[in-house]
Amino acid sequence: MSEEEELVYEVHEIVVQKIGHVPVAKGDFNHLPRKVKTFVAHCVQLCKPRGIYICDGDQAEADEIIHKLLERGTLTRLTKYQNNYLCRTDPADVARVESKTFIVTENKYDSVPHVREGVSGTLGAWLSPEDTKEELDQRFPGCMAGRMMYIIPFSMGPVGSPLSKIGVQVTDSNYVLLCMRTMTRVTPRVWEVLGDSDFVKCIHSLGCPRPVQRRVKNHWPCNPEKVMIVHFPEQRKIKSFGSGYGGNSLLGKKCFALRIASVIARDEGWMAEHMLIMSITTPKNKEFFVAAAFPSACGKTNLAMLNPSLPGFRIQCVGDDIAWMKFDDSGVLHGINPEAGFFGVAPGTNMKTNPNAMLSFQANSIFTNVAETADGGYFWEGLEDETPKGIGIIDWLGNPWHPGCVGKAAHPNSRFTAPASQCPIIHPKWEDPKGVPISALIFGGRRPVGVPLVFESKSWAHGVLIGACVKSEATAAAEHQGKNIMHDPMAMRPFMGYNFGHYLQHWLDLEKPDRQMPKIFHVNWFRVDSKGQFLWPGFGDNIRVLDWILRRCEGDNSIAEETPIGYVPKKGTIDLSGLEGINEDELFSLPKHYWLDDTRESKRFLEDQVGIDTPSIIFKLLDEQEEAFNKCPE
Ligand code: GTP
Ligand code: SPV
Ligand code: MN
Repeated sequence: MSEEEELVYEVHEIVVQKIGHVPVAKGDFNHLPRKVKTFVAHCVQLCKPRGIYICDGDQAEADEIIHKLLERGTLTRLTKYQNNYLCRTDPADVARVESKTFIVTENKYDSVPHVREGVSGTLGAWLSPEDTKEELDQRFPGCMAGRMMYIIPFSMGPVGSPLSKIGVQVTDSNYVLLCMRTMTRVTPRVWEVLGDSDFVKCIHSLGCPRPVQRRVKNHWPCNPEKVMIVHFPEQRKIKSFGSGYGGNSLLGKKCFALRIASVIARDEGWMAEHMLIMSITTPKNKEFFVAAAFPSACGKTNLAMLNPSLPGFRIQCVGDDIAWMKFDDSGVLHGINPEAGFFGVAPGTNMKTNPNAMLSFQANSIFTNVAETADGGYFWEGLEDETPKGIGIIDWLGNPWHPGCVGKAAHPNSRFTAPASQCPIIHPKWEDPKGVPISALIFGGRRPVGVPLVFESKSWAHGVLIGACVKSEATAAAEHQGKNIMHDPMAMRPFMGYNFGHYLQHWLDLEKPDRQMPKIFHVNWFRVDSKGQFLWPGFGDNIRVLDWILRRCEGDNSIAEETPIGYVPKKGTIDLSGLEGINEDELFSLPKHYWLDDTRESKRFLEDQVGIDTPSIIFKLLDEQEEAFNKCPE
């Protein structure tokens, strides 16, 4: 659409101090809540866009934006489906950039723990307000020149729920607007609910003002050299510059719903966690809800939509990435999914591993950095058996590709963005403002050696320790690569909004006598044998582990035995019917020397990284674990 045509939509203009008249391309500025007006005026003054566009979230708006993105070439229609689009990013902008993500507070130790001298902290990065100002002053002034500023009112959680929170994001990316519409609830009702109260302020820019200074690749403006994502928890504000990708730019997701929300949750006595929420109905027709935290790209979406291999079980999905949870007046923990869509890892997803995800994105979805087939379909590693043989494929970089090529067809962190409402097993209560009652919390990670398929904590505090010791093989979800095992306590390492030691204390403090504390478990789908083969089939067979977990929640003491790391299944108590060749002994073994090393290593990690901020009970429990292993026979 040309500049002149766009002016037809101009209905108002605003006058901003020192800038003068800025056209309002859509919406009525005068109808915005007072505090939003002030916020927008500040953003306009800072970023100097050519106009502002107040989003209403309706379908006509989506159609208009999609039309523009197709014309520009940022999106391609995937003609095999209804309203599905492919987006190829600049290859330099494909994942979260942890090294450029900061928390800003006056006091450093509000943001990050006291690390050992000479050690560099891995649990969040702090930037001083002074340094932040200097960095941001080099980026934001005039950063939207020649671009439209979209103003997005959104609710994390059902609009108006007591567990929900409101944000307003300004962005110069219409791709981001399109994704925010799927991932959050974008609606003008947000303005009504908001009234004169405060909201989380989200400012996002691609960092590519016109005329552009760098060559734009794939019609994906960005500024990889200058990426910076800063959080101001005290002001409930987020500023993100230079990237249009995922968690860097869809600010409702990791920035708000985890980093800022974890601080709000601490202040208000609830929890904001990197967890899926799912419902499991047993063959006896009893329904349970569980929440599970695994590091990025370690299986949350897959578990949340699991297709059970055991007869009589039914799974329904509430959320696949983030849970906000609060104990209600009767002491029961209730959780909501603050998001409205799935931003899921594409590779590995197919009709065998995750049919429910596949069925969620047959329409109204965006595929970022996947490959494309000649018949207008998507393609990625894992879809070989579901793709016509010999069909032409263009890889995520835009080059011809065929099986056997050196590179991958899809980027390992390529993702689908799909409305949760389209999931065939979405739970009828997924938008219940009260949330759903949580019976168990489950931690996990990719642990090729030593760690059994499942174990259960001895107490709430011991469960907190288990969460604090979560580790995993590195994945492609963040910018650093490599196969090393990294600590990712509570699966929150990249998403902590405040001092991790204080966070552990907050978890410990949640335990109160009048509360029904959920049981805490740890699972590992990724243990391998000496040949490197997975010992556990995973995916739909993970129901067998959930079944054991639920029997424990119902108080069955005959199926567990105590070990130094907690309760493990007694041999034969996991239902393996219909499975062949499972090496139970290897899957459940607790190698003494592996665990002695692991326990000492975890202790060292906490001493180095959390130091004096570590609650003392955590060290006490680790010492007890070491002692218990020392007493074990060789
Ligand atoms: P984020 O969206 O980054 O937070 O990831 P996630 O935790 O939702 O991970 P997801 O479910 O997308 O899975 C990531 C990768 O792990 C995919 O390639 C899956 O195929 C693989 N995966 C998931 N579950 C299993 C399992 O039970 N066993 C095995 N072997 N692989 C799995
Ligand atoms: C994750 O990395 O855990 C994600 C993807 O869910 S992103 O939203 O990019 O953080
Ligand atoms: Mn995630």
